[in-house]
Amino acid sequence: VEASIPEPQRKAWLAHQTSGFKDKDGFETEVVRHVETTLARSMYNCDEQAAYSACSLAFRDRLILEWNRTQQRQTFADSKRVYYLSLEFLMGRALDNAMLNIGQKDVAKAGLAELGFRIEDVIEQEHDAALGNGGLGRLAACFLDSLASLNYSAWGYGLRYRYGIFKQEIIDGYQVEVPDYWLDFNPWEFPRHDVTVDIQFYGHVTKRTDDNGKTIATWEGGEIVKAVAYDVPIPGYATPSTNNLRLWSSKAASGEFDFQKFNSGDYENSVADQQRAETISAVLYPNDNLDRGKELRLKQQYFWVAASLYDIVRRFKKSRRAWKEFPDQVAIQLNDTHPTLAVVELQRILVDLEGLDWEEAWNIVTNTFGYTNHTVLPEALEKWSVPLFQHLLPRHLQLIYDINLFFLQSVERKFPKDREMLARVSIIEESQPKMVRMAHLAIVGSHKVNGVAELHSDLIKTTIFKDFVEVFGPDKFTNVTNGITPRRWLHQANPRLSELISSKTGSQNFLKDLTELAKIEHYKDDKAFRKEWAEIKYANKVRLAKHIKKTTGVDVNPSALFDVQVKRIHEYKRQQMNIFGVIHRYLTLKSLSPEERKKFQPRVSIFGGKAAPGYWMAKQIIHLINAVGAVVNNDKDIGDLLKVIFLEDYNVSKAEMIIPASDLSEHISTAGTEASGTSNMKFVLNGGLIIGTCDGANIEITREIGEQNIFLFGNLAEDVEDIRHNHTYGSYTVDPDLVKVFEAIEKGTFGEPNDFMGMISAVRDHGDFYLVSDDFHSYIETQELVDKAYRDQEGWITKSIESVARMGFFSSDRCINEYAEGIWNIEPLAVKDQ
Ligand code: H2P
Ligand code: PLP
Repeated sequence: VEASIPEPQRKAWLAHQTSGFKDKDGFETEVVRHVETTLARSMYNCDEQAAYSACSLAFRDRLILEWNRTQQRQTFADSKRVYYLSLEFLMGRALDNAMLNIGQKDVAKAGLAELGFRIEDVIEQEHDAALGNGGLGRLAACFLDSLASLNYSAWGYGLRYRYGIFKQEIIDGYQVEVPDYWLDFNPWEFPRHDVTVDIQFYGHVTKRTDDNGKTIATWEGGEIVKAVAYDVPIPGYATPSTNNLRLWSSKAASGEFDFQKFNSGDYENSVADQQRAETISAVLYPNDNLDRGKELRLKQQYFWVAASLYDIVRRFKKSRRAWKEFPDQVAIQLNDTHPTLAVVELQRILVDLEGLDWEEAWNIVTNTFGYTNHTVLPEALEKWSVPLFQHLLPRHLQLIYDINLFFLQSVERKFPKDREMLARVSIIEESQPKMVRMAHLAIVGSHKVNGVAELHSDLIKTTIFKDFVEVFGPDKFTNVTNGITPRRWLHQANPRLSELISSKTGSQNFLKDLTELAKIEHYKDDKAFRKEWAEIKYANKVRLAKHIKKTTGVDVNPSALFDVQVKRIHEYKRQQMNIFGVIHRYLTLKSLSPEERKKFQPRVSIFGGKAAPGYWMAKQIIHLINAVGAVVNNDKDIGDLLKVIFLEDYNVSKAEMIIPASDLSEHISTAGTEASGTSNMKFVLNGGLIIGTCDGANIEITREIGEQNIFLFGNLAEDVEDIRHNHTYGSYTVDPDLVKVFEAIEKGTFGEPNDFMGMISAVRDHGDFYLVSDDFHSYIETQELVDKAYRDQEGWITKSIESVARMGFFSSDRCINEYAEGIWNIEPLAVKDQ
């Protein structure tokens, strides 16, 4: 790298490489410098917000030097890069993570203390970067951490939404959505006004034949929007590698408003173009596991994909290699079907712009892409109407038809005369209007398709993608079980537990190789170790209890069993079953004498999660939880025996506080519906036990930690279809305990019963699609087993320690290494410590 710096600049460059702080005093100097110059404030009026900003800038300066070096190292190595395309990156806060990954949190803590600040308060000032809905976006964020920590040459590509996922307020028990404007001051992004791409929409296609008789298609007219790059540095843990997340922001191509219109008094329209262009990256769609088919969403997808591919292709071209080497240099992973247009866009670049033959281009395309599926829910599978495509992206629609034609011809050769097979696998659905099936396009355009946990990967092969297994053979389909980064989800979220573990494993190396956790199992009978283990959990619960008091006004006893379900609110995740179970518990307690009640295990049922704004049933569930809380928490008969809490605005930074404080967490989806789940892994890694169904990664967690350490219940995925069939055609009765719960609601115990009738009739009158009634008895019984197990505190601690010790498999490092080997064919880049 050094040798590549021109002579006149080298001396200054070398001096600069050693700048930045090295110790506490250096750190303080940097903070003061940023307060006084960058922020233009004085130390006399430096509040916590200013301290946060200056501290972040001091760390950012360090990161950016490493970021530059990393990019240069990767360019010089000229080896294969992986590009992770995700419409969501649920990053959370950056400062704490940067301090820990760089290994300078202690220095910052001491420095801030000398300047009169508590580091915790400074960290709290940061606004979450919440550019995602839930698990899918958070997975992408964990992957970025692992890619950098493992020294892979990797870039993330996403959209820079001006508004991330909405902030949730609970007012009178109802969810209210408030815009999340998070960009006021964001020291973690670098605008790259020099990196812009023109993106075309609408217009028309003309075709002509060239001298060699080849058809040349040209996409003309329409409108142009500018994509501007914003770069976010991603620090690896205990390595200098600092990767890049590039987020695109939309801007009007002219960049200016229409002065003529302005002068002639047409004020509103004078800025219309600009506003229309900026709308593209304005807001994250707040739906999880649901496809709504809105035009603006398709615009977002193409805008982001086209800008990213332009960037990727430009980088490849600098190497002056032949096109056929593209897949040796570039791997692109499609996070769900959202970026599937990239398949078509690359084909367009190669055929229309670079003049390659169709076959050669298509070989390059399919060897470049991999596709990850995250759900089998039919309502989540993306489809776009053909007329919409025709209007917005006319050339892409033609290419899709061509791709489909060649694909169907190959299918026909393999399955002659099987018309139905052709109709089933076709990329075009012959409906009214016709639809483009994005998952089919993603499968046809990729060399590997993976699910995110074993059961899920099996299910996609036997259900939604069954025909494609016959067409392409089974090898195209594979599994990569999700993982989580132990840096954020153990070391950062639970520093005391991390420290206790390192005192027994002998180093912090378990944060790089999570299988080293196994070593702590030797200490499971060690008295002092167990005592500290329990104390840490208790302290985390005290911290959460304080937060509950502050935000809801309710006192909860930290000695009670903390039972937590935090995740997006969705019928398939079955928060309704949980709250029905809570009501059942309440009714049981009310029916007992005060003496009998005392034998009951006190519990705090904690819920959190956002409902998509248009998802009526999910909002009703939130309302019922709050309504039940209002009654139970004020019932003198009940006292500390049961509390029901809804925590407002669940997000990554709240997750970091809530997860370490749980005794029991709930992962109770209808079997076969939750592809994997990742919070299940986070809870167990923090010493909490799980109550769950045999679904998603719960199954593999059970295999790793042992059946004795998890509370499984409910019907199995393989039986769900038959049970549903029986609901419709056989005899169907609601579970008797659940009937009593419904009666209590209908009597008005929790306020106006009509407010909750949707939830009741879904189970009672509309076929109980999610099997709430079928699983209810087993759920209640298993909760009783939990109470019993919790009363044996020593037994519980043993389960907790054993579980953590056996969680090594669930690191996102393992997961990323599997992608690298099995899908991307890429190796880490050696980094000499500098
Ligand atoms: C989804 C799946 C989860 C999975 C996650 C990451 C879409 O997340 O439903 O089962 O763990 O992707 O693969 P979520 O439900 O939180 O939106
Ligand atoms: N939302 C947030 C804020 C999270 O941090 C996580 C995972 O940790 C999720 C959603 C995903 O949760 P689950 O896997 O339970 O659906």
